[in-house]
Amino acid sequence: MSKLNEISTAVETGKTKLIAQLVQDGLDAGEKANDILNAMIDAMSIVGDLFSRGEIFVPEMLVAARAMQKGVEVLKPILAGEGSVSLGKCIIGTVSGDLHDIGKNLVSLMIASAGFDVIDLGVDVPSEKFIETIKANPDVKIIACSGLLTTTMQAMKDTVAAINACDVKGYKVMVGGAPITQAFADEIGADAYAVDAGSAAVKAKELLAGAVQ
Ligand code: B12
Repeated sequence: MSKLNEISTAVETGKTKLIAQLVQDGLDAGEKANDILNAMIDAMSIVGDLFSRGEIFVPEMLVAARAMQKGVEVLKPILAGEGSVSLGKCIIGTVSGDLHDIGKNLVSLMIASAGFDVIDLGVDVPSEKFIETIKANPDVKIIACSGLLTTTMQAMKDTVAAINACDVKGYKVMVGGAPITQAFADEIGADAYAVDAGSAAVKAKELLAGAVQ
């Protein structure tokens, strides 16, 4: 089995104790950090499909998520790079009712490595918390909202509406997560959507430059 397959299988089967070493072995064998990350993301898609088909349940999904998080910890210093100039603040959080944070954490990591100072509000973040944090950080440049459930898309809509109605201005709102699309982002009045963590960082910089409306 190739190193990447081994890593992907270890995430899929929730090998939380083995994954850090497997990722390190992969790096030592010359695999690229991004390829390892993609192998782990692919594993999470497989886990999602198994869950959809009723072949695994929440505990298995949770243990796979823990394995992925441990694997990402090893990659973090490599993915984060060495950005030292600050482009400004970014507030990020997973919207109310939603506990998924792997994708949000990756977006946070990539945005931080692009040069932003990230204020991570965590998961299940009520819109009031976003507003309170914006008011405490009126120089914030980007607000990023994550959502993984179709049932929390309404919470994302409400959150973006609350943020857009806030009297502090001068920032842009970016949304993302598996069920979110560009069309949905447009519909709810977000300034931008990005499909993954890498493009989220690119989009954040474009927003700052005013390149995206
Ligand atoms: C792991 C997981 C869990 C874990 C989460 C642990 C954690 N710490 O995050 C646990 C076990 C807690 C969980 C619980 C549930 N889950 Co779940 N979960 C998943 C799973 C398998 C993987 C998600 C993941 O981490 N993917 C990997 C990351 C890297 O990808 P990502 O999150 O999509 O993020 C990327 C992009 O979306 C984007 N992105 C993400 N956020 C943002 C934000 C911005 C601003 C931008 C620009 C981009 C961006 O960039 C990221 C990186 O590239 C998915 C299946 C799937 N295919 O997504 C189901 C899934 C999301 N879960 C699902 C469900 C149903 C649930 C539960 C309701 C199950 C239950 N019966 O209890 C609960 C809900 C709990 C809650 N209230 O949130 C469904 C959702 C279905 C739907 N259409 O709504 C899915 C799709 C599984 C399925 N196929 O049915 N889950």
